Amino acid sequence: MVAILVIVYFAVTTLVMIVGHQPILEGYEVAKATGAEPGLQWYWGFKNVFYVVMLYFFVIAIPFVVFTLIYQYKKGEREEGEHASKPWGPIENGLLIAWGVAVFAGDIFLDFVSESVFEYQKKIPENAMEIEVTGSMWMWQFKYPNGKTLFSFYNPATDKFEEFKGGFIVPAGVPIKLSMKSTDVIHAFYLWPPINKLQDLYPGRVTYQWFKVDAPGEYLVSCREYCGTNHAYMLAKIWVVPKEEFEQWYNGQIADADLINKYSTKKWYTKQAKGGNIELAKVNN
Ligand SMILES: [Cu+2]
Repeated sequence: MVAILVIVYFAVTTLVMIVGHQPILEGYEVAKATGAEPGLQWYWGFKNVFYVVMLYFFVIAIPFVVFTLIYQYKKGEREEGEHASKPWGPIENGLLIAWGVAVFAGDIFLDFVSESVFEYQKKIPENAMEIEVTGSMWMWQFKYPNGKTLFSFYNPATDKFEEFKGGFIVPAGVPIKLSMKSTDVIHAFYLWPPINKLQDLYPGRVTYQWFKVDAPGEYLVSCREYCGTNHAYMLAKIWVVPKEEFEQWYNGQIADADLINKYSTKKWYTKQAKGGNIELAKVNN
């Protein structure tokens, strides 16, 4: 009975892990298809740690429990724990030390994986283009080096999300550095998957983060630090456009609306990703 319960427990846990990590694995495919950074690195780290954990489960944990129950456990035998009073010999000590070393080594390995991903996310590329982001209750402002400024307001009473046009324009394949500040309370600038990056904005302090996307299209930002009544509507879109078109827009040869209309997509990449379609963020007009 105990054996069956334990095996069922492991089977269910494993199933939950597999199902629960499916979006992560899909997210990786999506990030790869769009060249969205640092989402790609984040997912890469997560995906590989997931495989290490799964390997441990299937190769060590589950067989260990199953073999213990089949070959060691006898009902009514040694259930009172009298064997525990026996002093340990060199074999027991050796096993204990080996187990400790194995766990420590595995932990260090996983630390290196996550640390390298963290470093990658933190380090802003030298050639990044800087955009100043200002968050306020409840809007975003995006200021470019030449003074060009875009805004993102959202009126929940009159707007439909599909028609929502606020946001900013960036060139494809170029790292973008965001230097961010808040005029009032704490906000958080969350770049939705596949970019997958988050950084808080504080009044009186400048914080930074960066991203890069290769595939032109529409991506999404939202505030992710509760900042009052309209927090949920503190949205912005990112239109990633080919470099040449960006240059033309930046020099005033193309109007904001023309470029935005061209690269707006009615389909959200997240919805498409859910359906397993990785051709997201593609221009669909
Ligand atoms: Cu906010």
